Amino acid sequence: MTISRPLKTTLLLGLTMPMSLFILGVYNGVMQTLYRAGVLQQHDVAGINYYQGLTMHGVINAIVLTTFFAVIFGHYTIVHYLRKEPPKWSYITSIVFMITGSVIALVVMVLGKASVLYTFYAPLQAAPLFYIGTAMLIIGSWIAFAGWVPLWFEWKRENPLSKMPIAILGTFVNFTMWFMASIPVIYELLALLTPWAMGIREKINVPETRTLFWMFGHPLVYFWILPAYIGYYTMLPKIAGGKLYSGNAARLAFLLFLILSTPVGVHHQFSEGGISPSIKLWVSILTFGVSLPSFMTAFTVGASLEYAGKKRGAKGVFQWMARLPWFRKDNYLFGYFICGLILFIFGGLSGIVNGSYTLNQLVHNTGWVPGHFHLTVAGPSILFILGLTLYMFNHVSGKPLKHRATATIIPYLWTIGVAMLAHGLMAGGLMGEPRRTNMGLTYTNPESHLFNSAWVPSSTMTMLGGIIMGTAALLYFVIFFRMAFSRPTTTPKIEMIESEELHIEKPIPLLLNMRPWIILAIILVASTYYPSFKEVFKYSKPVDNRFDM
Ligand code: HAS
Ligand code: CU
Repeated sequence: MTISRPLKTTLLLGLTMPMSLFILGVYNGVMQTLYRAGVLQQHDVAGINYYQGLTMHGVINAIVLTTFFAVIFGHYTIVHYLRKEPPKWSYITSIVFMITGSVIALVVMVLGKASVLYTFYAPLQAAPLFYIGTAMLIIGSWIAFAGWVPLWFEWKRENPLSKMPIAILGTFVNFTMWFMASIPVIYELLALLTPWAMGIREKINVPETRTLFWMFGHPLVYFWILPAYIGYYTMLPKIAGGKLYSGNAARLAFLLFLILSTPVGVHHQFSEGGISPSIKLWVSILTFGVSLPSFMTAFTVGASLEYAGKKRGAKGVFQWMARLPWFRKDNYLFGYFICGLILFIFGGLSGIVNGSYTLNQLVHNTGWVPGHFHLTVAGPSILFILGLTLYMFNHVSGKPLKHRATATIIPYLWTIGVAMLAHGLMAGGLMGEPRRTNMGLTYTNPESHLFNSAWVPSSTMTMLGGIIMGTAALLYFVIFFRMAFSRPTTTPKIEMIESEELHIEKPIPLLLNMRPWIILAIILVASTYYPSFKEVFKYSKPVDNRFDM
């Protein structure tokens, strides 16, 4: 479908701007691994100190890039499936808010006034503009969503007998969850942290800010991955040469995410003194619950891939794997999908270790946790972002994607890097290696009295993985920016890869209506957060100590 000029400009801007920042995000990631391995035994390099670089790495990669991508992919999906453009006021206001907010946050981070890490709760304190910029980015994404909702009702009126397409259900589930989950963090940013940073509010309740953050912080990780899930269900089966095994299973998985994503944030606070063990046990159980839609995805997507392999003549139990279109430059997207899935097997399993209340005591705040989340967010989420950014930019701009062989290799190279990096971090973490620590100054520096030789091999492995990831990213930037700076050769359009469903399944009314699921989501959120906040306010009070960064 062809699109209007302002929408085209918005989409291209929304892809290019975060991708440019991502260069800085990746640079700071590689630097992290050099600091950890003790190759860099200093506070800063090129004027960016350790925590400043770590903050830029997290904020740019995990908050800015992912939010921009979810919004742009959302516009693309909506326009493709509903055959309508969102209202101009919504996508323009949204992109202006998002770009302005991100630039403000970036400048404050570069100036060293916001080295508070991407988890930004108190007592670390940033300059007020950092909080305002971050809030603008999030509110900008809400505005884009507000533009999609009336389109859906219009489409429904015009197509009363059609089912909501799976990709549209996935997009609406993702943004409904995101909206619910980001209300607490907007309150935290604008009502608590900003006035506190401005000196208007003298005291702050630290556990309150931490709890509000994680109420947002856990659903945030699904906000990163659900676009990839949409791709796994609606695009991958076709890319692999097969069909989606079960549409109803896909719908149920998305709806389960809607109810179970937000109530589980307290699993990031298993070590929080003020919250009682009974609440933590309940959250641990719900966390196992939120793993179910991912297990279902593993089976549905796995069955779809098996079908694709068998259609190509595979026999027996395992041969289908070999018959999938690995390394085909006329089908470069396959690698971005399959590599994400393979990494996610390990990312998901390590998540279940984290979610087990008692095992969490062993791994919390160690290298294990960044090991886990590089297998998830740097796995399926970022790989999907990389693949689809190439794909969408190519279509929306009409500019040619050159170097397809390199584009095909990149996800495999990236995956080798992530696997090594995560192995290093997790093995180190099990031996007590801390996260968020400039180890080059201490534990991996032979001159230091804290030197620990056991952590040298693991942090060296992490570094090698980081360098390989950096190399894959560099190749990616060359391809992406070459395309961005070339001349269009085809008509700009929006075109999505659409998979067929293998079985004609009976529609299940409950899977076609989001309303009961939204109500259940609110009840479940209340079941964990009402008692959690009650205890937080009982056992902690606002204090005036803070750490200036
Ligand atoms: Fe997590 C910490 C628990 C999923 C990201 N997580 C984090 C942090 C991040 C993060 C960023 O309970 C750190 C936050 C911080 O800075 O402190 N996580 C879980 C659980 C899941 C989970 C139970 N996490 C994710 C996803 C993320 C993400 C997804 C990003 C995108 N996580 C935790 C906990 C903590 C935590 C605790 C706190 C730790 C602490 O102490 O601080 C589950 O949703 C995972 C379920 C997944 C599966 C895997 C299914 C496998 C699939 C692939 C199939 C493959 C196929 C291919 C089909 C059950 C779908 C086959 C083909 C072939 C050819 C082989
Ligand atoms: Cu979580």
